[in-house]
Amino acid sequence: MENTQRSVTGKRLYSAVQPTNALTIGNYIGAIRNMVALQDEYDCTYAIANMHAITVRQQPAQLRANTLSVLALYLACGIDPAKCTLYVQSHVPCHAELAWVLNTFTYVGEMERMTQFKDKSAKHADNINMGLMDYPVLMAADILLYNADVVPVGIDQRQHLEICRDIAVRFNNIYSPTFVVPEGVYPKVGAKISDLLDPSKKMSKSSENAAGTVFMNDDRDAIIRKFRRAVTDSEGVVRYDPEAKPGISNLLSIYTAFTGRSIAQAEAEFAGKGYGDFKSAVAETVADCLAPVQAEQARLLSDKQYLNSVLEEGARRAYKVASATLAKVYRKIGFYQL
Ligand code: ATP
Ligand code: LTN
Repeated sequence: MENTQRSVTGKRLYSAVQPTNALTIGNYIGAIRNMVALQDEYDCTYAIANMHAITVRQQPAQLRANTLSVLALYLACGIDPAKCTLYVQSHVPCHAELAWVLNTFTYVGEMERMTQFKDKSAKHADNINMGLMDYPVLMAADILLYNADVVPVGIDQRQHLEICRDIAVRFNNIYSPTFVVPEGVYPKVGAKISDLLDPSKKMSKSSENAAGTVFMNDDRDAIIRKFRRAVTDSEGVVRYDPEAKPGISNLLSIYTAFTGRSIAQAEAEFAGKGYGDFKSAVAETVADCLAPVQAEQARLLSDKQYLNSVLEEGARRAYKVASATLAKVYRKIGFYQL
């Protein structure tokens, strides 16, 4: 498989998704959609972050299966392995190696302040392991190894991206310019898709209540049932106002993400209509959009040999870039070279 990638901008882009569960439409709208859209413009590297995934206890068989599912979903959503490097994080040892070095440029206090660490510590109080706390440093290592100029993620990752920039600048100032300082790219609409039953919470693939989460592999009935139960308000008007109407605004974000329409167009379309009609339209749209993706994902999952070939080629390409960055870092910090 030859890499035919010639990015328009000459800039590099990096992103990753954890294979922690089935992916949600929040992952799709907040991250994957942008990863697909930007692949012609940038030289893209996309990882399956299984090393991040183990910061929360995983079932080994499930983690293994989810890894291929995420790859198949990347491909089914339109990420082209001829243009992008697709690989599994643990296949490139440089991630753990650079993370160790970056740990010595990161302060414990900074990590303790991270919102995701606090949230996940509360949720997994019996397993507040060092990896959970160190998660952002491993993420910084991911990004910095590939000299990424841009990183498309959902808004929940902004704090991690900021710390990555701080670490890069800190290192560059102590030694000499080494790391590219990356920019986060957040979608204009849909950077934070909320839980359908509790719009104050982000829709998350590892939420306790699956009824508020629409998974990319949910069937039509499940999708319709979940949208039908979505929390709204008593105003009865389909209008975008995230403060006053978080439930309806969330549904509008989902609808516009899947139809490509603007919020204003969607509001006009449902003017004078009730919430029942609106919810059905959103559900039908999502189900129609997901059906072909699900069929393609299933087809790909039945061809393990092909999926493995994509990952082998991806790991080879990724290692080439990552090992060069790591060698540079080792040289600068004074690790003896043979
Ligand atoms: P977990 O619940 O296991 O922590 P997650 O659903 O947050 O997982 P990640 O693998 O951590 O998913 O995130 C993958 C990408 O999806 C990231 O770029 C993240 O910002 C984005 N993302 C996750 N949830 C949402 C959401 N609700 N809205 C928008 N983007 C999201
Ligand atoms: N932490 C990310 C997943 C992730 C990532 C990355 C995203 C791991 N490494 C590097 C962008 C760049 C998340 O979405 N929870």
